[in-house]
Amino acid sequence: MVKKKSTKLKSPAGLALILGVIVLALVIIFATQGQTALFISPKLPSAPTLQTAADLIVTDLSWKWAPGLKAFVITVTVKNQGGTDAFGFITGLADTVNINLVTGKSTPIGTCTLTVARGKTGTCVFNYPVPPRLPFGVTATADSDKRIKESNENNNELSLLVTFCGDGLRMIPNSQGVNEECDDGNSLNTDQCTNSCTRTFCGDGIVQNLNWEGLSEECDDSKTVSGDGCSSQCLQEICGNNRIDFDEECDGTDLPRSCQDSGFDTGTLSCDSSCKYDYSQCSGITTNQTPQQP
Ligand SMILES: [Ca+2]
Ligand SMILES: [Ca+2]
Ligand SMILES: [Ca+2]
Ligand SMILES: [Ca+2]
Repeated sequence: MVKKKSTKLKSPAGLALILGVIVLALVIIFATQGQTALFISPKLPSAPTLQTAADLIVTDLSWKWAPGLKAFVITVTVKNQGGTDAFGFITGLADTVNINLVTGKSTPIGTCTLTVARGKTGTCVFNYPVPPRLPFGVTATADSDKRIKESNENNNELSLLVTFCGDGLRMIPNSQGVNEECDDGNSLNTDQCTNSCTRTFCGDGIVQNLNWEGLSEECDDSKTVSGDGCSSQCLQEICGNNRIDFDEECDGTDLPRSCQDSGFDTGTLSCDSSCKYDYSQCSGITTNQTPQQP
């Protein structure tokens, strides 16, 4: 019986059965390996790491001059771009924002306290009432006392150089976007440079002892014509100032002619109160010509 059974296994049919079993086993192995590879090969993105600390940044630092207040109004905007905590909660943060002058004296302009939640911004407004006559810098620092743990401690500052008309430094343009023609740093409109940092001239309506054009103005009627009392050179047109103005023939000691120039033989030519020649003291005629009066 045993011999007979052994003979059956060695038959072609038996060998085929064994071969089939082997092939099936190999297919299963390869298939399994393929599935394993299918699950391993894709590189899925790793889960985002939650930031548990805040990250305060100064996003904006701006200023403007408020004439009514006679102060620089400086606005600071701080954003908390930190993440949620481990439980996904958004936590409000109290923070102190300092602004410091960085030019010359490091005198703080002021401080304010902000509560800035994640993703939110807060704003502080400061008045700097003393207009310096020099350009100055301001630096806004969020969490200057480092009370708050942040994911990035190195982005808490923003600085700004403030240049303006009146700081004594001509800038094209200045921080206000104004192209300054001049800047003498004072608050006078009666010199060569106005408070708006424009050059003065005859015709600007303001009398300058010495304007930008180099003229010493006696008047300025905002016009550039003569004969209306104020000349095109901003000189007063009046009789009695010892200067011939507009249609005057003479004025006091400003007497360009003599009796002889006018065809008389002798005498003294004078100027009357209307700034016209007075020939009453001229006499004699040396030529055959009729005395010439202008
Ligand atoms: Ca300036
Ligand atoms: Ca001036
Ligand atoms: Ca003028
Ligand atoms: Ca005159």
